[in-house]
Amino acid sequence: MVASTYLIALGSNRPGKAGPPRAQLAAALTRIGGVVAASRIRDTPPVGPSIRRFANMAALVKSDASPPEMLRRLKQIEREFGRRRGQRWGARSLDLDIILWSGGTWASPGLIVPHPAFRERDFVIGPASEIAADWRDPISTLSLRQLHARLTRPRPALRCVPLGAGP
Ligand code: A4P
Ligand code: MG
Repeated sequence: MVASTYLIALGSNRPGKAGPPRAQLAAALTRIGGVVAASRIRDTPPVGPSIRRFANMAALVKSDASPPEMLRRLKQIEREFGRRRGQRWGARSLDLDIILWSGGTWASPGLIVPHPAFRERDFVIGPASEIAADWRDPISTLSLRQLHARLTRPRPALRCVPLGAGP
């Protein structure tokens, strides 16, 4: 069978089995295997209720696994590295998400690919566009480069019209 390519996002904002967040990401990458490209690790401000900053990165992984098999493996690795189920979006020692899959889209109970929220997340798009800028999101048809530009483009200043202004 021809191997698929997966774009995996890695995140951590608390220590786990391999040590502090950056060490968690580096060790998890080795454990995942089949890595053909990896971004640098970034230090990012938390999105959501968590207070601690995150270490984030992205990797391209070649694998014969189907998307549900890949998710099972990633969840197993999260557990090995000390992840406990807790508050959604809370501090976590390792978070591994499937962002894109070379086969296109996938939807089954407990798994949606592309990851539904990835387009709005700088901590995913930044590292992902560093290693796979030309990969197109099958839903929006935009490349990661374009999604990144959309997120980082300066926003036009709001025009304020004084109340009561007018004829
Ligand atoms: N699931 C469905 N689709 C997928 C997919 N494509 N990849 C299901 C992975 N999982 C997928 O995820 C909950 C369930 O989503 C899984 O059991 C799986 O069946 P989870 O990782 O167990 O829980 P979670 O991470 O708390 O939820 P969620 O919604 O995935 O949160 P996110 O999106 O991972 O956001 N700020 C910064 N700076 N950096 C971060 O990395 N991460 C989060 C968590 C919030 N803020 C952050 C960061
Ligand atoms: Mg997750």
